[in-house]
Amino acid sequence: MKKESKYKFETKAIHSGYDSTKHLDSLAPPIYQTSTFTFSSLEQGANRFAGAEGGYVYSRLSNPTVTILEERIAQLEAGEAALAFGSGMAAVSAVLIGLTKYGDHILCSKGVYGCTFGLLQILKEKYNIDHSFSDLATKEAILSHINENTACIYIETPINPTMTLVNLELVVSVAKEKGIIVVVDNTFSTPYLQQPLQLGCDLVIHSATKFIGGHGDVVAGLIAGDQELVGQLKKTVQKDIGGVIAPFDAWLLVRGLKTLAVRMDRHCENAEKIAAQLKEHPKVKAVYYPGDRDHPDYELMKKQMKKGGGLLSFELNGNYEQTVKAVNQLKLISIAVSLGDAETLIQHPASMTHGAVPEKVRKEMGISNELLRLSVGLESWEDIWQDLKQALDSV
Ligand code: LCS
Repeated sequence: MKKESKYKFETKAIHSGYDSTKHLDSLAPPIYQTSTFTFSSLEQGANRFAGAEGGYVYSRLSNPTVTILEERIAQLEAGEAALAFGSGMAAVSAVLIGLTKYGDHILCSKGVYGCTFGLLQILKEKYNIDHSFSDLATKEAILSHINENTACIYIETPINPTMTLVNLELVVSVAKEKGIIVVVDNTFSTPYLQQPLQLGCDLVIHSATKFIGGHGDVVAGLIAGDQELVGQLKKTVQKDIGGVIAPFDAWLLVRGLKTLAVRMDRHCENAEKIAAQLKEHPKVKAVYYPGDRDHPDYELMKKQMKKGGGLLSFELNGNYEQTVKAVNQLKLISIAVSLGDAETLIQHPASMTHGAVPEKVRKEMGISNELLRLSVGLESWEDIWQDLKQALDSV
């Protein structure tokens, strides 16, 4: 599975997939802002279409700037190949459509991002592709949800926004016995903190809009895995549905990846400190952060992740109205969805990212009306905490 490279993660994040000598010695990769590529003869065009000759054809099929990004993320995820998409949801939908057929079943982690939940409803209502949710916590729990139509297991870990983890090695051991593909949405962890392919999972998905871009200025998605599976998805659902990334957006992600390791270290450091402060505040009822020693999945976090990540959730010691009041008092922290940016962002999952999930299902997922999700940014942690503290003190 692993594409050999003698370099460590931080070095690969800056160099892999790009050779300046092939691009007029330009240190920064060029943006190939072109829709199509010219052929020197009809025969050459026919050969490129047939795959008998290398070279580019048309930017929905591939583009040199996008190739740099795909090769880089493949290396960082320890995969053989990768594909870039125009959004995280374009990647999620390509994968789920690509892996299933009419009558199949998808087994999901206990919670998934609200639009992934929406996509699962579409697949069920229009294409008879069923799904079920499970905490996937024991072999028995996993087996009890698998049937002969189960085509894949789809996992978020940590789960958005409850911050619960799924034991990937356990799921892989059961899935392998049954010949079922394991897909992991690695958006919250990034390959710096967690590498599901190394643990035996088959495909990794990212909303690259988040930590991979890192600057809140691009919407994009990525997948990585082995050559055969990724190649199949490239030739089918990526080419024929066509949710590809634009060259400039690919360029922004190549740039973002260069600083991923240092940014993630700071996101984690700040989140650890904010979680510790929140836990001590009298107005806070509960804090959910996998990097916190008291989190039920702390030991699992240490096993399958490098650190606890940049996201945490918490609930106030109060009702919904007090929660609203506290959030509206914030001055530095922005009220916004998305995550993984330099700016600290706070959102209310029940009315925002998971607002489309029916209340009963939301409760089963662990999303109360008082739950707030914080994407801890790169500012001084003291400034972030002072802002949170004054807001909490005010209710
Ligand atoms: N997967 C996860 C875990 C996500 O959190 C998101 C977006 C997606 C996939 C979809 O990616 P997109 O198409 O937006 O690039 N999550 C969001 C969130 O929590 N707040 O705003 C968007």
